[in-house]
Amino acid sequence: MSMVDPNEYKMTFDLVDADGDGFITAAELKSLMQAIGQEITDARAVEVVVGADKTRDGKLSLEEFAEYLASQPS
Ligand SMILES: [Ca+2]
Repeated sequence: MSMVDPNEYKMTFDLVDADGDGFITAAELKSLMQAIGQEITDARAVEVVVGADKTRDGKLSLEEFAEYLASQPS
């Protein structure tokens, strides 16, 4: 069991999930990084998604996104 509460990350998740389909893709992640002035490459965006994607469907659910953010050093 993880200690992460996905609801804590829901607002951020909705912000990144630009098309509102409930999943975050590498393209959506890249757009967000651009929007906050921390541009990343396509390769890096894919790397982040693949690294956090536990179900291996190529996109991040709220739970996967929450665990990824929680694992980042603040
Ligand atoms: Ca989406």
